[in-house]
Amino acid sequence: MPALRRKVNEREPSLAIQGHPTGPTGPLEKRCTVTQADNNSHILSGLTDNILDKDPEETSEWIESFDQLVEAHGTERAQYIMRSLLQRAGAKSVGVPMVTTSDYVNTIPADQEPEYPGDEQLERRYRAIMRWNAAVMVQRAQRPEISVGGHISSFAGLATLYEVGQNHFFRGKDHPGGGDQVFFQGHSSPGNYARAYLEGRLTEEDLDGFRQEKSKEGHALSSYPHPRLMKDFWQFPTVSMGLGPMNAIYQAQFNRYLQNRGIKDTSEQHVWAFLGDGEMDEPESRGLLQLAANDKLDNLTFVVNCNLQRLDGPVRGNGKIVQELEAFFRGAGWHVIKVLWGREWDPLLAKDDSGELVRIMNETLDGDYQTYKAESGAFVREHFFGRSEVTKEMVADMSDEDIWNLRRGGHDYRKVYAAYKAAMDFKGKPTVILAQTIKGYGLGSSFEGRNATHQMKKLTVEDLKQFRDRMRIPVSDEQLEGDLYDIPYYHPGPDSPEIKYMLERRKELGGSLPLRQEPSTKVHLPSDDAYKQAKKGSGKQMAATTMAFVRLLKDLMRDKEFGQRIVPIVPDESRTFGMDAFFPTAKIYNPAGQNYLSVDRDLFLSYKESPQGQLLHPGINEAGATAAFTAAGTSYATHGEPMIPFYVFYSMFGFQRTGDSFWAAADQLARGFIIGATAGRTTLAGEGLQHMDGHSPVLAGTNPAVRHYDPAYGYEIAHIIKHGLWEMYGDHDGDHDFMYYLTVYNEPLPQPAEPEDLDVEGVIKGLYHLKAAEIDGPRAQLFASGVGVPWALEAQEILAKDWSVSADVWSVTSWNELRREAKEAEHYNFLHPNEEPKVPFITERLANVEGPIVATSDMATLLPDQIRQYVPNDWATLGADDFGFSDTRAAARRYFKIDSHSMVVRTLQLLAKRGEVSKDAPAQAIEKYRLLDVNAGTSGVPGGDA
Ligand SMILES: Cc1ncc(C[n+]2csc(CCOP(=O)(O)OP(=O)(O)O)c2C)c(N)n1
Ligand SMILES: [Mg+2]
Repeated sequence: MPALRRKVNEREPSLAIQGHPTGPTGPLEKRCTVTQADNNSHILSGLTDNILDKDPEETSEWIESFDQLVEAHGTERAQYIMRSLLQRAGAKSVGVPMVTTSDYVNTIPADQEPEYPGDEQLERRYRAIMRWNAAVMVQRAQRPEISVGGHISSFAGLATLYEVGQNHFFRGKDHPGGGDQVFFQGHSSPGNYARAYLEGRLTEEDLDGFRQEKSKEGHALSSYPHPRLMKDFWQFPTVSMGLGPMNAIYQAQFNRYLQNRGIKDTSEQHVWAFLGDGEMDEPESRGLLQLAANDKLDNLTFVVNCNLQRLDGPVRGNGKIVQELEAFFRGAGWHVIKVLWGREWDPLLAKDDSGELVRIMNETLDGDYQTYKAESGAFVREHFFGRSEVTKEMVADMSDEDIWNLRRGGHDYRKVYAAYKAAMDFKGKPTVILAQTIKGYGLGSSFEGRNATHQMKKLTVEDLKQFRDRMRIPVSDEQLEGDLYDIPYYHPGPDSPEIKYMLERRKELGGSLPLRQEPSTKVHLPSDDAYKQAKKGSGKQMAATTMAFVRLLKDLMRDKEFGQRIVPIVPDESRTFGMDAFFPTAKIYNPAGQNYLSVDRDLFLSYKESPQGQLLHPGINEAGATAAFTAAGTSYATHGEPMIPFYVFYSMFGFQRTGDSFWAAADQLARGFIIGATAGRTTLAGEGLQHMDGHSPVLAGTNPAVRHYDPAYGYEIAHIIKHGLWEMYGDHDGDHDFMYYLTVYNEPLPQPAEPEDLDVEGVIKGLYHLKAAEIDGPRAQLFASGVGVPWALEAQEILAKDWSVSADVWSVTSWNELRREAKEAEHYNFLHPNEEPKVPFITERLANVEGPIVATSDMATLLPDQIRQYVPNDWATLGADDFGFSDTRAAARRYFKIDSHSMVVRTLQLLAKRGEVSKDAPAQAIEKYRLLDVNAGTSGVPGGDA
């Protein structure tokens, strides 16, 4: 008989484990915590399922015993016992599936809460004032002639979550450890502004500039956290749901990376991310949790504001978002802390010997929880406590008001403090705090918990009065009854006890947050030596531009002073790009090092992981790689340590897949290099529709912070990168905040040495004269970019040989930059009609250039067409529109009509139209080169990895 076997008709004493998912639980003080189970049973550690049954008889007794339990007490009771046993097994390090959810109660029992270290009364006083000012700011911005909107309810609900952090945890930049990094929830920005106002960082005039960024310039506040628009205030853009969680994870990883590489001591810097429960439905919010667990990022805390609502309505009306997130995060290896109930519930839970209260808490759906707080105490009595005689009795002595005042945990300073402290103290895992709150808390009955509350921006006189009374703001009825859009802000004055206390707290913690700074750390840019090799070309060897880039990167990394600042980032394609050469020397970053015997350890280019590794390898994970790029590319501001990311990836999976992250990176003023390797719609040869990128430069062109280049040769790449580094980190008065996007290819082609008289300005501005015609004849101009250039050179020869046409070849290094500059000139001329008009660079360069232009690239025609209006010459574009496909490069180019012979025919057509060659020449050429036959194409070299 198993030792633990008991008669099933005896009443079981509670197994006393806090955190079982359903069924009755014992009183709080009898439950033991799950901390140890939390530590040991982790889905990542794997399970053994092939253990032999050594004692079948004993096993069957256990099973029989269980069957009797089900029969006597039903499935619910059996479920409780089973889960409790599983949980206990986890605590005893017995390998069984972990229990992923716990009861719908606070993870930290009341008797284990630490003392609250602050003056709660004072803290609540200025929290109330912040709530008032934040709402008034939005209200004033709703003045009919302005009506620029804003959110009131989200901050009202999460004020406590911010304030406990601001008063006791978030370290500012003056802290000796360097300060924390806090990702504030985007649409709760009114709360940050309201605090900054009380702290004396913003004035009333500033608050009145909310969302009027141009019309109130100098006193404008951006709608959401936009560092680009408020460079001295916001650090992290968060409002595009899902990007904040990703970026926070990679920020925490990057902090550790800097630490491990010996660049900066970040051991005292913590990353906090405030997220919405609705936001957690974004795949980006959940998709990268594993990295944080694998890297043991205990320098990271997520706080999910579980108001159970998103914009339209409940997040999980029919379910429980907190429970779902608990299971999800725990399964991903995170430490989970739930803060669900305020202190007023503690005595009730302590009395809950039968477990009925916890049962009801467990069983109540989110949709109902939301409704309770939009109703009344009487309603809660009837619909919540009234569901069981025991619980009804429990609150019999309480008034409806007392019941109404039973708070949710996320509004209780003590409960939130306990959770934050536990998160900071916990080692070995990242922590998520799931805090239950009410959306629109304190705003009165027309806001609290209403489905429409997210979008509500205006308070009525009645709302305002109710709100004023609850917040105890000294504003008279008359002031509220006048102009509804002239409701006064309230500041108790810098010498009031609450403000003095508040400022003192921040001073002690290292100054105000959020705060963005750009410490002026000088970067020693690489010496000219680093670029020497790239300018030499590849001699007789054929080399793809991807390879030319990688060689240059290697040379830059060798630079004594500068090299260590480079952060190469590759999502699992290093071998494709020839970057496996970095493995043995630069090594792949892994905080755990390499604890296994590497299969290729004897090879020269063996896979090498190290805590000091320089290469960030996020796995097959472009989203994470872009987040890593963002963290590295903003390190100059976040850490005062300029680091230069070179993020290398399949170009198709860049701007198309992670465009929004690049947009956020631009908002965050990231600097660095984005390398779209294996670019082009014909160049990848065998990879097909989903890989052949002909449009990323067009997408990149829509991001104002991105300079795109489509270089043809290694020496062009050298000049572009050199210029890029100077633009980002050189000593000049211009804008430094750019990301350079280079498309490079994998087609092995001759890499010539840099011409002696290279027009470097042209390379940077987007176009230079590469090769003059060698004969006299009708004049034409061949423009080409990237991998199109060598074929334009071939077309030049064919035009001369077969048609006596004198064509020049131009390498267009950047269609986008040519357009950008031309647009700027055009805009200037528009606004300065009486001044000497500016001539765009492209127009000026072509002033004396004769003949029609045929512009070709491996990309969509939209790319070259951008500059057409600035070019006086006749013009034709050849490009690769439509989906890509797999074939040989020669066949694909012939199909799209972007090969040398297509360039020849198109040139002849333009010349024929001008009467400079015979009218029949184009048709003859089509015939001669069998232009309609894809098998007759010859413009393409086989080989090159993909
Ligand atoms: C990617 C993206 N989609 C949609 C939105 C619009 N939006 C802003 S806030 C919001 C609701 C947020 O709900 P939740 O995350 O629960 O935050 P809460 O306000 O409830 O704290 C939505 C849909 C957005 N900002 N980003
Ligand atoms: Mg929500």
